Amino acid sequence: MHAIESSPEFVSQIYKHMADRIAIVRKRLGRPLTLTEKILFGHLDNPATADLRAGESYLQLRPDRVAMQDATAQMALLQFAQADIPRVAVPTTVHCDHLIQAREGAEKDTARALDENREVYEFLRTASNRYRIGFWKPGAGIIHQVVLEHYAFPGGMMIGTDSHTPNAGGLGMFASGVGGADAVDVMAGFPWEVKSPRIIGVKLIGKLSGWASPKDVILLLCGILTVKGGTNAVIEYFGPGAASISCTGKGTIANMGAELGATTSVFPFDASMNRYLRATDRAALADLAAQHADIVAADPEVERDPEKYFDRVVTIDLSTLEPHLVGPHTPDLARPISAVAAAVVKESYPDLISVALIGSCTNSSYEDISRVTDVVQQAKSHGMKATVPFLVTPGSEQIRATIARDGQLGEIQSVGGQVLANACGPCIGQWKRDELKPGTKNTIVTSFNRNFPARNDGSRETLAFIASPEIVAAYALAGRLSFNPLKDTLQGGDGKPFTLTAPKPAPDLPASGFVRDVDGYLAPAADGSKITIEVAKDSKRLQLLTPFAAWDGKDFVELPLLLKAKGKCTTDHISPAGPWLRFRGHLDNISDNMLTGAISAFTGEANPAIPKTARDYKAKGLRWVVVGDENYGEGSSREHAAMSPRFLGCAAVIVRSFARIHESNLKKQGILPLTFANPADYDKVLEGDRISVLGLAKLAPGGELTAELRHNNGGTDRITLRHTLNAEQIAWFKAGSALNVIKGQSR
Ligand code: MIC
Ligand code: SF4
Repeated sequence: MHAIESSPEFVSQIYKHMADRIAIVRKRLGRPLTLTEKILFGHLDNPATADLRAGESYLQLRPDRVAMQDATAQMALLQFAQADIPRVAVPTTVHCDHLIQAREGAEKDTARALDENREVYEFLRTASNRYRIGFWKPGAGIIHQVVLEHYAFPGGMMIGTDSHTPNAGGLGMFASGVGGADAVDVMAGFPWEVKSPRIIGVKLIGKLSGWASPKDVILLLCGILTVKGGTNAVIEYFGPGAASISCTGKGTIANMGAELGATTSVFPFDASMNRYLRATDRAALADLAAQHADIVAADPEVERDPEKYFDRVVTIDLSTLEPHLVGPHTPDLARPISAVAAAVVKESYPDLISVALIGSCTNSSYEDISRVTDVVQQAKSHGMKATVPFLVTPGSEQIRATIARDGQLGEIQSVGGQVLANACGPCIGQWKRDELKPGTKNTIVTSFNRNFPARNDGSRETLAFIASPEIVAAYALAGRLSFNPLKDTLQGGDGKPFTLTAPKPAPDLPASGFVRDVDGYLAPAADGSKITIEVAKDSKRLQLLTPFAAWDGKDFVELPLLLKAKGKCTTDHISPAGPWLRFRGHLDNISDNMLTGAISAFTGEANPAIPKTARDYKAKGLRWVVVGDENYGEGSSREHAAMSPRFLGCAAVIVRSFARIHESNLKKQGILPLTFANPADYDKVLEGDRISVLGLAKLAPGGELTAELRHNNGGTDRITLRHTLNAEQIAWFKAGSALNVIKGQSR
């Protein structure tokens, strides 16, 4: 039976398999390989025969690990339970991080969460015990930080039920965010299927200095590539600048590749990863990676002639990189810090910052917090404190205990910083902001990764901007968005003006080692077969799933249009988080949030009554359709954004384009994800339309479908629709869901 840890034996076995498979593909292709290709090909289920066309074919892969967080693991495990399989087939962990609400500070908030979420934590703990999954308790840390500290390794492949799983790319892993149903496939011993990605090379030259930090690399890139620029692509970093960035800094960059829609981001193995592995008690893995240098980095020809091997190459000079700020409402609205003051005036952003927040899974490394400490110490020496509330979310207990021991946390607290639980908290709307009057337009700055409307505190009036932790710390002192930390003056406690100097380069690793978290982890029983998983019939938080019905073999005829969404429609619009997180294990209850954040193209507003309308259609036995714009379903991996529509009767989602994870979640749950062959046809969809999707009996890979729009005024339009379903995915549609197919196979 496999160990749950990434043990040296396990990793060495993986490298051996990878070498064999890479050799097979190398022979087929007869050319040098990128790092992305080595990891992908090294994990192919069928290296000799796989169709490898980038951007075209689907790859069947064998990931080494699975990670799930509590808000998505519930649905994943409820589905796994349906598949009736005794234990997971690959090392898997569950992390309790999303359900802790930030209110009064770490201790009280964690205690309250333990109480309020007892039933859910018990479910996750027992299910983990039964299926042989490692369980990380509430308070132990945020999934991506804990994975980096314990499980990630160079050249490995992992999937995680969270879109920021690529954080492990900082340690050279191909780690991708997926919906729960994809995780169920892998945990059940089936391959993971993913669109063969294009590869974007990002060449880093020069060296960071002054205020510039790894965060600024990815904020700049967000502006260049935009939120859909990475769809079905892997971002592969290389060049001398890459090696100059710490392992955790690389983690920040890889983490936010999710904001580009990228499948994942990878860095080649280097000395910073070597150091990080040793500092986190994994010297043997560092040695193994060093011994397999040919697996954990691209072939030298690639770096010499990148244009030949990547679909696109972007070069970033770290030496001239200016700190950036992105937002509001989207992570690709990027501005260099020197341009922010003018934007505040031009766009009428509230200049006064209401709260500054640092930390999260993206930015709470030893280096990050040490640079923040440098900034706050400068203020302290001038008798100054933060002028606005300043919240800190450590990424894990290991990092919290270490920065507590080494004094950084105390310094931050001494200027007014408040330490929250080692959990997602305000990053995902788990934030009780009593000080904010509802409906007040206000500005917050964070070092998180996402800033969609209403995400942090449930209020669409909150404008969230994202910057590096050190820049956010400077904002916490100034309290104004128009403040430029690089040159503007602050007023000291003595009334005298002073300017901040750039924080000094900080150590990426603690000189006295990390403080280990000895309480956070619970290993599962060796034999969990006797453990029963209880779900109370009247539970409001958990509900066993009933399989979705198979396709009835007929075309979809004159289905009502439930919603035509306008503009950005992220998973935070389709299935909002915050207070709704408590229903992540109860499909019926959470469906009451369905599409309530989406903006109607007809009214220009969100409609809280949408779930009720859908339920009315469902009660009448009617299915319905959603129409959307570009990059529909951007953001999170939450499959509730596909399961709730499926549960309430959605038959098809027709859009200009999809984000990768959401499109695949829709397929898994038996909804047809369709795109307009002619994007302008979006405009032909009118209020009150009845939509028919015709030709379903002939649904075939690469084929097209016809939709007929019958308008209220009696007119009709016929339009052509495309899809990316392959034969297997068409089988899911026919069976009603992918899970229905798996269940058939595992019996
Ligand atoms: C997020 O950052 O949006 C989340 C909350 O971590 C999600 C997962 C979820 O919705 O549970 C993600 O990134 O996938
Ligand atoms: Fe949690 Fe935010 Fe990271 Fe998502 S992005 S895992 S909500 S800290």
